[in-house]
Amino acid sequence: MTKTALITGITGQDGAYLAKFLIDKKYEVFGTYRRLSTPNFWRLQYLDIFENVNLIPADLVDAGSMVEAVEISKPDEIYHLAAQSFVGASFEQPIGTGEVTGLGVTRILEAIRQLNPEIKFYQASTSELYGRGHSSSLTENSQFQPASPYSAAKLYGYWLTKLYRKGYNIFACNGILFNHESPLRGLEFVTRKISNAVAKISLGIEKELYLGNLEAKRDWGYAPEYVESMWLMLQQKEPDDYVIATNEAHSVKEFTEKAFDIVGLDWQEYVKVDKRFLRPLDVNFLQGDYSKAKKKLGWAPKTNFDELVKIMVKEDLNRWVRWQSGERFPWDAPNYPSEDKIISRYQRIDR
Ligand code: NAP
Ligand code: F7E
Repeated sequence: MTKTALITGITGQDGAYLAKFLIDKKYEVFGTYRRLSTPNFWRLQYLDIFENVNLIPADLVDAGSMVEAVEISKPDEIYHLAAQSFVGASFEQPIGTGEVTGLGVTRILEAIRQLNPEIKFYQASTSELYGRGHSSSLTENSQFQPASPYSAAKLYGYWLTKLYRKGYNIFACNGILFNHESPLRGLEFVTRKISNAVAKISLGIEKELYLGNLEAKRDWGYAPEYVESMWLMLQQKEPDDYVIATNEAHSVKEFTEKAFDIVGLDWQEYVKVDKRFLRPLDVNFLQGDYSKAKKKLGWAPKTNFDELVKIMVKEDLNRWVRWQSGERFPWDAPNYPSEDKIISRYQRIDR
């Protein structure tokens, strides 16, 4: 029998890849999107699945719209991916982030509890839960010490997911995913900011790249592989929580150096540190031990760090080359304002 899935945040990186994955598995896919003044469907168009998904307007701050999304779609599985997901922005909008990224989880879980507790639930938890002060590979049992309004909101969502599992017997899982990237990553995140800038610099469209903390290390994997783990979690006999990672950590500096190497340029000639991109608190090291996922789900990463950097730089290069030759297609970068236009609270303090 055909299964039905509801993906909250289908317009985001993971939402788009997961929708494609589930469509290929013959699911009927519904997704929630926000009514913005300019619609944001480029990732669905990019993957050529826009025509194959059912879209429901809903906002996480509006509980009624989330209930309606569940009623309309009548899903077997809900993948809750929608969030204010940018850690940097959570320092600028801590209350909004709490509303959306934290309380939003309860709104969906309540909709499940009230409408149909048989619906299986995936919560997009994160390595940011671990926060600062770690120096070795992290497991499901490592200590959480959130270091941003984003991670504090996600910690609330993590516990609510466990609470509804234990208290109401709902099949609810936390996927503790470490950073995962792709050519569909938002341009504000460091990997895509770098791959996009490297492509532009190598084609003479841009001259320099301003970054923040170059020493931060992250465990970076390839997003299309990570969405499969979400589905696997919901196919198990019992609900549980899993770390999904590569078990390797690399610094922002290493990512930058490798990305410039691909186009034959020396990164040090183009990269400058700008304190606007430093956070009030940053997490300097995150690396995940995915042994449990490997043993129980049969999941393991396939794409290594070097391959990931190459995939991202090559795709941004390909896009800008095609753009220079006059081709137009759904894609975010030409519409993305230079970050110079953005006035952050840190800049204001300097005045
Ligand atoms: P993303 O690209 O930023 O996508 C976030 C999605 O949430 C978008 O579809 C966005 O819609 C939607 N959204 C934002 N605010 C909303 C609101 N108020 N109401 C309804 N929808 C809203 O994030 P991602 O990288 O795909 O990540 C997916 C999830 O996994 C997020 O919860 C993120 O926190 C978590 N996570 C990500 C990573 C990672 O490395 N990517 C790792 C661990 C956990 P618009 O298109 O309208 O903005
Ligand atoms: O930062 C440093 C920055 O914004 C990575 C989200 O998907 O993954 C993501 O959160 C590191 C940080 O991702 C710049 O300070 C240096 O140390 O790419 P990011 P993130 O904060 O790790 C987790 C797992 C999530 O759950 C989140 O939703 O890079 N960094 N210079 C910079 N970061 C940015 N954005 N821009 C810079 O110029």
